[in-house]
Amino acid sequence: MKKLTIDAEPGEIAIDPARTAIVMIDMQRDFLEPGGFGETLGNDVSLLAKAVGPAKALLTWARKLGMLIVHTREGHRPDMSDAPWAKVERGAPSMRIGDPGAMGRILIRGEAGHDIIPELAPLPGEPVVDKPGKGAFYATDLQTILQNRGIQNLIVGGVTTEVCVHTTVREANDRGYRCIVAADCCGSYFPEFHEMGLKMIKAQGGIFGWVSDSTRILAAQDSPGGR
Ligand code: TIU
Repeated sequence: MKKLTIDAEPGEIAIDPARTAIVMIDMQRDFLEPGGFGETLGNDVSLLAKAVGPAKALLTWARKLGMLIVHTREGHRPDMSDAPWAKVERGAPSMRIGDPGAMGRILIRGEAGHDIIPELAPLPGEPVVDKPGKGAFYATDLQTILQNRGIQNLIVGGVTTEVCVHTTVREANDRGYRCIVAADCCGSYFPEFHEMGLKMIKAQGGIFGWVSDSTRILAAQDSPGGR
């Protein structure tokens, strides 16, 4: 398979698509639609909508290239045995994890709100990783899935930039993966956290990884090198 060079900050990065996976984080109704977990926390969920189109374009591009695509979902078992009390009782939300909401029980696996939004629905054969925490490596088999495919690079999108995307990128960076965050495929309820979160990833020579965007990733050039 051909190698690709992607324009990014802090500098361009050459990748082998066969060793690169898209990790699409928590594009769930619970975060993007009214009546879900995100809204119970007091957030304006409409702020995340602009990431959907670019994320869809990124998935279409990656599918054409035959890249591994992994989707994640944050949520808990119906009996909530995997939901830490410290998470359930945190803050003063309008409803708590497990309460009955407009899209079923808040942040519970199997409920309508826990589903990935229809626009970004996984295709058959694309692994979906259910995670109880913010990071996609914690208490999941994500690393096994990536290792079995020889993956070395992750192109990451999803929500929210400074919470689950950031935590996952930090986890992945410590495990030796090169992460490229697709900025316009990510979203936050706090635009300033989105901007600062991306800056934090690419600062200091790319302390956590690289930042690019869907336009530059889709325009990636053939490259002689790359891993
Ligand atoms: N609240 C918030 O910004 N995010 C989360 O709780 N989870 C994810 O980011 N997926």
